[in-house]
Amino acid sequence: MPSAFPKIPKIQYEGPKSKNPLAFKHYNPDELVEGRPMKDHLRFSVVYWHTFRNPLADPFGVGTAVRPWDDGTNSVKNAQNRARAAFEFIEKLGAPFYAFHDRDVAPEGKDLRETNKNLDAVVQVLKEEQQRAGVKLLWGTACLFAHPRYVHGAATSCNADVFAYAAAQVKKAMEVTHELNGEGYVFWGGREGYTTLLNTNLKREMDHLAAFLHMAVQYKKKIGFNGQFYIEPKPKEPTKHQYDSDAAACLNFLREYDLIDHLKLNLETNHATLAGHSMQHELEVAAAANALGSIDANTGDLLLGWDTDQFPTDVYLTTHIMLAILKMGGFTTGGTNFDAKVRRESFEPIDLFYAHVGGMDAFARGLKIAAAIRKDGRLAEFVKQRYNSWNAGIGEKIEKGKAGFKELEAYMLKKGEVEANTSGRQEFLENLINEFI
Ligand code: XUL
Ligand code: CO
Repeated sequence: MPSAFPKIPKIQYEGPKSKNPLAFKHYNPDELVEGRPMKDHLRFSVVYWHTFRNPLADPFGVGTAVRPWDDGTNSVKNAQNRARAAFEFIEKLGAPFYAFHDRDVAPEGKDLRETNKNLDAVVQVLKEEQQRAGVKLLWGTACLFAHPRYVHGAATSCNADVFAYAAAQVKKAMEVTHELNGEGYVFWGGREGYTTLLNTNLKREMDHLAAFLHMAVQYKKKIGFNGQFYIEPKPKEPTKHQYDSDAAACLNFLREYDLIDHLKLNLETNHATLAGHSMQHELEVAAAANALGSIDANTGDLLLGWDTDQFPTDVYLTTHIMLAILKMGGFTTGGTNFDAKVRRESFEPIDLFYAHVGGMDAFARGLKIAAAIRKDGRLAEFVKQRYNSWNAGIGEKIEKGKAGFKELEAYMLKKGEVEANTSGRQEFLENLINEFI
């Protein structure tokens, strides 16, 4: 097969002074930050769906993407060639990981048996290419939302046959993820929610979703797949309300159904903002529950209210994300997965490189800035000092469970009024962050 990107060289680190749009200015894979190479901190991953399967259509117009290596057919041969083009891209970019949905990589057949056969045929190419290029699978997943059979959801469908089909599909997707040595497996509830409550038995659907995940946990053990399971929150789109709406809702669901030990969260920036949260908020909520696993790196648009999945370029955003990731001690199985697509107007193959190079550099800067803020120590020290009243006296008693309402009333009656509060210093702290950006 001829090269898919014949004019693109391997992307190199050239440093901050470089004017080459096809070079990294900040991402220097082997450079140590806090004693660990940047590539191991960031664990960049390219997504198959947006980068190789998205035709760049929108509700008002057809796809614009120019992808010369793709013959536009649904054949297995084309899927195999596309896989080779994908690995040429990932290798030239220097990303250590990729991620896919089963249906991104191989076409649906006339029935489940043929579909599984198609998948096996492409997985063999993925396996060869992983070995050849030294690229690893960050996570696999199943597309349980595109086909018309999933019109009412998959595990939460009103139709039990659909649940069964989804189970069979996830079983196979887990097997191929395992075969490809995937480091994780994601459950994103594409249509696991409702469009109207008038036709919905919410409790029954949530019970079914939990039963489905328990089956997955059992099957994982059965096949000896040691990768990490993740659940990916998103509040809406395509449904009006998705059950896994945000980090807190996911954690509550996992605890309620006794799944909390089996799944961590895969957090996506644009999903956070759709839920009315910042990414920083979602990361803190997940980390507080020791459930922050991986991130889908992208960003939305302030002026558009939907999941635009843009490439992240905002250094404040990447700094806040990397502060949270460094605080929890870094990724283990997770990574920085670019669940992002180029704009419909950016239809040439080279735009895929510009987009990823920019996103990787934005995260590399965020990482270096976050490390500098941590080294400086003033931010962490401020937060520590802010809670000083809890380190001794009445605060310590409360935290240790040694005081109740009665003791606290006696304490306050004696004191009469609280001692002066101190300023939260938001502007001071925002200025402090700016010192590093
Ligand atoms: C959709 C989305 C998915 C998941 C994987 O918004 O983020 O691509 O990441 O199914
Ligand atoms: Co995602």
